[in-house]
Amino acid sequence: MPDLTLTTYDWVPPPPRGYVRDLRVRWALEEGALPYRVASTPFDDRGPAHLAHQPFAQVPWLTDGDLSIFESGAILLHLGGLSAKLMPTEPHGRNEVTEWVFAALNSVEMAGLPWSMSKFMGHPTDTVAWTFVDDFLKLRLKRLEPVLASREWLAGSFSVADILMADVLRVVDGFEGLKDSPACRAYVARATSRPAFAKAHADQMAHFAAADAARRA
Ligand SMILES: N[C@@H](CCC(=O)N[C@@H](CS)C(=O)NCC(=O)O)C(=O)O
Repeated sequence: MPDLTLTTYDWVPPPPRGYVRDLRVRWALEEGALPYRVASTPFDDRGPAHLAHQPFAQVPWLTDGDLSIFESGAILLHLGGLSAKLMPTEPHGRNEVTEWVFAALNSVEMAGLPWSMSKFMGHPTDTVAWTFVDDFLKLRLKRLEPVLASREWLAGSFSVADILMADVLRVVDGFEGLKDSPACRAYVARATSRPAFAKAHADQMAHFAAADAARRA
């Protein structure tokens, strides 16, 4: 029986709420119907106890008994091993999910994150640097678009790969980055209309709202 505790920050400022990466883990835990607890680590004071679990002083991390796992992709692969609702048990299916997990993080998020950060920071768009970042993302979306137009989910049935890909793409979508990629946009809408996403999102928002209340008290 797994003994799962997800750790996230005790508080974050409003802009990233709804996008903090513990949401990916919450979403997977809800999809897999896996029982779990949520713990907090200080946002303002990231000391040795935090670094012992996450060497970049980030969140999330997950413990399963005496096992501690950081990196959202590694966490979701671990959860995939605990529930066939998150990853098939047969080798071909597992392999396909694993490929798409890495593709979401290492091919799409790698392009989407600098693009979204630049948008968020309001960086000028008449620069060589912006053109590079924008072209890089567009190239990835151009290749992903026909894939997502041809199937409902990345690897057969819904899996942890979809949680990661949809979570990566919805950040881009939030800055109108999918306006020329209708299949990618429809995929994000399809994935985020799942009840487990709604629960994960609401729980993260409630977690940080409770932290606001505690800070005011
Ligand atoms: N590659 C890591 C990235 C983790 C990450 O960027 N976490 C953010 C929250 S979504 C964070 O802790 N940011 C604070 C910081 O980097 O100082 C993962 O996927 O788990």
